[in-house]
Amino acid sequence: MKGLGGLYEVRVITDAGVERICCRAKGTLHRDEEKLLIGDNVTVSVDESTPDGVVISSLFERKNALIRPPVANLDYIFIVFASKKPAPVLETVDKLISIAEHNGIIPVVIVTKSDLDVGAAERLAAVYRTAGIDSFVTSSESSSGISPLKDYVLKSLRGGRTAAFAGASGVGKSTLMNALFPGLALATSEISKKIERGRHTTRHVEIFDIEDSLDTGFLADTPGFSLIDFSRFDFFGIKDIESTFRELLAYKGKCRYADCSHVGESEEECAVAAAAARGEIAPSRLESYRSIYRVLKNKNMYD
Ligand SMILES: Nc1nc2c(ncn2[C@@H]2O[C@H](COP(=O)(O)OP(=O)(O)O)[C@@H](O)[C@H]2O)c(=O)[nH]1
Ligand SMILES: [Mg+2]
Ligand SMILES: [Zn+2]
Repeated sequence: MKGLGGLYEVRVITDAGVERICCRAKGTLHRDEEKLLIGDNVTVSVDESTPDGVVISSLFERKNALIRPPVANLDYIFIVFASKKPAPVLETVDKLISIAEHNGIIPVVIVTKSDLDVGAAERLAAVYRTAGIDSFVTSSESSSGISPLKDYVLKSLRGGRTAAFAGASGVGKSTLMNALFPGLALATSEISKKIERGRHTTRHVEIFDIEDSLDTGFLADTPGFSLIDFSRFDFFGIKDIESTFRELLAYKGKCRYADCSHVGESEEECAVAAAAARGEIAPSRLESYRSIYRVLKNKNMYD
């Protein structure tokens, strides 16, 4: 559920019920290729020779694993950005969506701080709805949009599923999670100002149990990343990119040339360019697709 300096908190289910135990991991689980991630499923064994008396002894195969945020076995990723402050960088949002799609994680978009610019927030959410991605507009300040999002999150988590909130630093992820689930009491940057200590924002991934009357699911708060973290985009190859932009699927096989990469501007030749001209594909999404395509193409040339 969380880990700090080699000490992990593991949620274990025993005959006595659910427990959280703190322990370290066996030496081999520290090696690079097997490094534990928050969200991993593990076995814990009694080992009297260790300081904690128990140790993480093995790692189950992962459904998926992300590098940023560093978390394993997600079913959903809620990609959070603000209407403004900080200004949204849609290419980063689109990269995160592509990474999610490539890993079989369902992306959902949340535009926060709608109190600062509700028009921009609604326009941004519309971009992603047009792409076929579920999108929400919220303000933790005015509580607008919180209740429908809460229903959606709870439904997503049923059956013991796992979701993470991810996005750039300062967009309001922790504040929003607190607004949705007040019991979490997560530290936000505003709180840190009040207690006058250094920045006390989220630094590590941590997973929380979210219970409703039907089930328990798992929700992760993650540290914000800086834009530099996504300046290199080589998490998958150029052949994979088309399938990570779900709105492009409808035009598959409709371009003049079977191997069309949709980077050319000709609407006669490219069904995707024509669809964008008709407003069926958002300009920012097509721009992101083309930009990622170019980066991956250059990368392939040097491989
Ligand atoms: N105006 C406004 N400010 C917000 C909202 N949500 C969060 N903030 C502020 O944005 C800053 C960053 O919030 P935080 O939750 O720590 O962001 P995180 O880094 O994404 O977890 C804090 O100063 C919050 O008070 C909102 O809905 N509206
Ligand atoms: Mg935070
Ligand atoms: Zn095309």
